[in-house]
Amino acid sequence: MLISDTIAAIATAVGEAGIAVIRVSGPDAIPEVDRIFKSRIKLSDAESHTVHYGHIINPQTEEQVEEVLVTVMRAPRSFTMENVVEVSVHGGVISVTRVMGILLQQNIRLAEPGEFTKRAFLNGRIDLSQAEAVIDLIRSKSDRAFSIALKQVKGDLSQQIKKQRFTLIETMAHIEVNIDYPEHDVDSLTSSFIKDKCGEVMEGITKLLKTAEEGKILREGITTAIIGRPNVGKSSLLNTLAHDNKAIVTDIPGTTRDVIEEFVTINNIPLKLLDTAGIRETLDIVEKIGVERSKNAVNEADLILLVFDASQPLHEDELVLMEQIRGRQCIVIMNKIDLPSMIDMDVIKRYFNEESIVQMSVKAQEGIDALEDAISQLFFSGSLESNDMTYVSNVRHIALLNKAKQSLQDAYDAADQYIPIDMIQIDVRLAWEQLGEIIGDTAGDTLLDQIFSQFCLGK
Ligand SMILES: Nc1nc2c(ncn2[C@@H]2O[C@H](COP(=O)(O)OP(=O)(O)OP(=O)(O)O)[C@@H](O)[C@H]2O)c(=O)[nH]1
Ligand SMILES: [Mg+2]
Repeated sequence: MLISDTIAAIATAVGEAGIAVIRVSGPDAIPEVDRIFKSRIKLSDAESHTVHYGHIINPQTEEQVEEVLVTVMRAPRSFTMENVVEVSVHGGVISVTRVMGILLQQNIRLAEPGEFTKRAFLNGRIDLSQAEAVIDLIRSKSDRAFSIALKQVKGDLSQQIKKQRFTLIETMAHIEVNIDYPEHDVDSLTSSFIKDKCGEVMEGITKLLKTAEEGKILREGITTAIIGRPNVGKSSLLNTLAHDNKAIVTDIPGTTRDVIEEFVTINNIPLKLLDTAGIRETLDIVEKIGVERSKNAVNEADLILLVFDASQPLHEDELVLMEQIRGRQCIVIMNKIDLPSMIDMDVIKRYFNEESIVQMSVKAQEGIDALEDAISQLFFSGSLESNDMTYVSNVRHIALLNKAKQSLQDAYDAADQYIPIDMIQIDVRLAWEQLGEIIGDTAGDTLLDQIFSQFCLGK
């Protein structure tokens, strides 16, 4: 594809800062910026990857608009593989707007969101899954999520997909020979060859899909619902874990009426914490709705933190609650151990094993470490750090992997039943295309637009 226009956008976050960077990319980036840049050197003479001090001027009035540093990167050695000029200006809205204003009066237009990355894709520098990983990189909320996205930007997932597609090409070539020589009927040899190859690729896909669940957790956080009777200290716990007074805490039972969400990172594990209304029978309409929402939160949670007030005897509602969450991933918190204990631990131990029970006093800030350890233990048992798997975390990729797997299953079954070979070929080709859509080999324009529109401006 031939791209003929030159685009510009602010590449840094808008606001007060030391510097801001404006990125210009396109065939004419260098001469266009040259026209408004005064320095000892002309940018057209500058070598690639060099930085130059000077001033942006208004070409009509010759007036100096801003003092800048300009970096020149010549095609194809740039992010977009085009000529790129980056102008570093003083941070601050006025300075950035003024320089952008002058740039856009030249033969340069404002970039659309994601257009730089889109050009990197169209010019063949990165494939689609790598481009999507750039979005993940920007949005990642934990070190691990960032590392995963970075691996994908580097092309780890693409490599795996290409490997599987290569196997499918081999298979299709093998089948093609049989179609071209129809006198060769589908013999058992061909049938078992197809089954072997499809099986091999399906196995590869299954492995990738397995990483998806973990990938999702790392990207979006483990949905963790804090539940329990009113007044046991749920909101206090949320505030402590979030290091913030996000939720209202009072000694009145029924304080929290709605689900409060807070994103926290514990030992590098991202959690989406949900503080919920205390669960009890109530006649108060608002509280009733709150209790309903708590129950929904329980249903959608990956992890439940069930809080008890250890200074109170067990309540009947709590027995019901324990019954309901049987078998779910759960950590039990015995809160308020700074007060004399009244709770019957024997009953609780009938429902949960000892390791998942944490003694705590949010008030005295005791037991927080133990809770954090219990959470890490549950999810990663230390295994993730040393693990260098490729993670699939993008819903689009997951859907396509599932589709490709199904197509291969169809091909496999057809080969098993000696169905005419050109029918089998259709399914294998479909799987090949579906995998291709992940890396953008077989992706349509609408899809591309949709993906790149998720980017922020200037990326
Ligand atoms: N003594 C003691 N009091 C605590 C502790 N944790 C919380 N509290 C107090 O218990 C009361 C209720 O705390 P909240 O955090 O509002 O309880 P909650 O579970 O969110 O209550 P609802 O929103 O009504 O369901 C407040 O007065 C807290 O200060 C603790 O460890 N020890
Ligand atoms: Mg509360």
